[in-house]
Amino acid sequence: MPCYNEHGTVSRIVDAVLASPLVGELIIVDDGSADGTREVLAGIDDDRVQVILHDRNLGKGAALRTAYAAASCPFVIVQDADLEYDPADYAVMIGPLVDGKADVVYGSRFMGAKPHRVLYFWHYAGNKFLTTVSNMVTNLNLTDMETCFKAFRREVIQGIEIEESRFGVEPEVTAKIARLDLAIYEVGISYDGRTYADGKKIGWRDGFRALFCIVAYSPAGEALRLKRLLPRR
Ligand SMILES: Nc1nc2c(ncn2[C@@H]2O[C@H](COP(=O)(O)OP(=O)(O)OP(=O)(O)O)[C@@H](O)[C@H]2O)c(=O)[nH]1
Ligand SMILES: [Mg+2]
Repeated sequence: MPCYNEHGTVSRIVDAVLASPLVGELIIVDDGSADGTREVLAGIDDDRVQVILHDRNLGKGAALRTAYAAASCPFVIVQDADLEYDPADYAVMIGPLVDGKADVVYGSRFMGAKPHRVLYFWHYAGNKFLTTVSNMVTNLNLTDMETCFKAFRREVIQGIEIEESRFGVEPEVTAKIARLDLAIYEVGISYDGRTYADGKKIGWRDGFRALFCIVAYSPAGEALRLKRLLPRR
């Protein structure tokens, strides 16, 4: 669980995660929060929880890099610290991994019969655009590349070097798994999107960087070392 300034939601989402019988461990990486989140984390009393603190804010990708390295259970899933993604969906996410069919499962906000909160059209269009460009480069047919709900066999994600420290991690990981000989599945999940008033932080700059990352982490982009052109953040 990457976590940055989520004081309003972190306690509820941690409770919901720990209520799932499928959770063997919960690794929370606090990414330099300064809004009281750390105090909430310090109060958690559960043997399954490991809290790791970043001294300063480094970004979601950096938080995931830290968390993946610490994981020890056979299957790993990313759970954001807001309430947009529901731990009740873990069973459907983990199903293809447990069945031995999948190495990676993406939870799609654009598939299935589960409830999806209706929110910003331009976010939806941006997501669809980024997913489409990513698919053109990777030749995968995903419906939701940017989803937070990505589940992996632990060896798969620990075998990938995460270079993007912020939201560019989503296209980076997608590009890197696409190059490996893996079985990738998608399942429909529910989505309770939050508004900017509720604390949503992603913005249009993240979208531009995601677009660049799709190209930079493609085989051609890697060969041309396009990453050099990315401003470091
Ligand atoms: N925005 C942001 N989030 C971070 C950072 N480090 C860790 N996170 C966590 O990463 C997760 C995703 O960030 P959000 O701000 O929820 O991003 P979002 O716009 O909701 O994106 P989606 O949930 O993928 O739609 C949350 O759990 C954050 O707390 C950071 O530096 N910035
Ligand atoms: Mg979110």
